[in-house]
Amino acid sequence: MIYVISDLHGYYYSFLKILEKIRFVETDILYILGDLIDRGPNGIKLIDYCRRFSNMIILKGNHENMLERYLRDKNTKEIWAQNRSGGHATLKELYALHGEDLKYEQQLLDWVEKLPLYVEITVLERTYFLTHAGIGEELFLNYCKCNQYKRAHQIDLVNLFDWVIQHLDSDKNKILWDKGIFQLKEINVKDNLIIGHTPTEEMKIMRSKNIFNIDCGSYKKGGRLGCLCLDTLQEIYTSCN
Ligand SMILES: [Mn+2]
Repeated sequence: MIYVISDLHGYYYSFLKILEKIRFVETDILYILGDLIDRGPNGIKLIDYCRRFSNMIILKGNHENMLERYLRDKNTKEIWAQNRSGGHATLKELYALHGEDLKYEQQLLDWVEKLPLYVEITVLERTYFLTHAGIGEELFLNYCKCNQYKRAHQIDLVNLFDWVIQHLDSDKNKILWDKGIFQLKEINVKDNLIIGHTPTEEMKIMRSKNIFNIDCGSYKKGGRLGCLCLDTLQEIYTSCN
């Protein structure tokens, strides 16, 4: 079976419960759409755990991008730890678990740098485009303009993301931050799209036409992890607090 989950935010034990509930085995594949760390208590533990599985495919989230920037230049520590992102929980845990182990930090940086920003998969002849967040409206409108698309044009997401990455002047990780166009009701995507990053108000997996938001607000009051099985479209939940 193929599964997707997102925005684990350090909720290691709730994640283990999900694996238990779905009876996750070697022949299954689990896509994790980023933000394993920050806000919750056990993000580094989650990364260390998930990295051991060759059948867990991890995409980069904006929180991994912050960790990456910190590991590359520790002077960014203040920004990461002080903004509302909850990075201090991860920093504390990093040093509690691994001390000043520079070799571990280098391995972690190598790993996080290589995380994909998006992936397209096919399950039972249905195509799904998976990414953490979205694309800003301005970039999207530029894409439409360059290709002479009307706003209602049916968007090929691989094409769109390839174009955006090529046209982002400096940092391709920008796409991890934008709530972006997928919040717009009128957007018309060709295949199925699955995103996280913005907690759904109902704290359950939400679907609007062929767009799924699977961020169930793990770190919020009453928040949960929501896992979607792409073979059956069954939803599996565990609570986080
Ligand atoms: Mn995010």
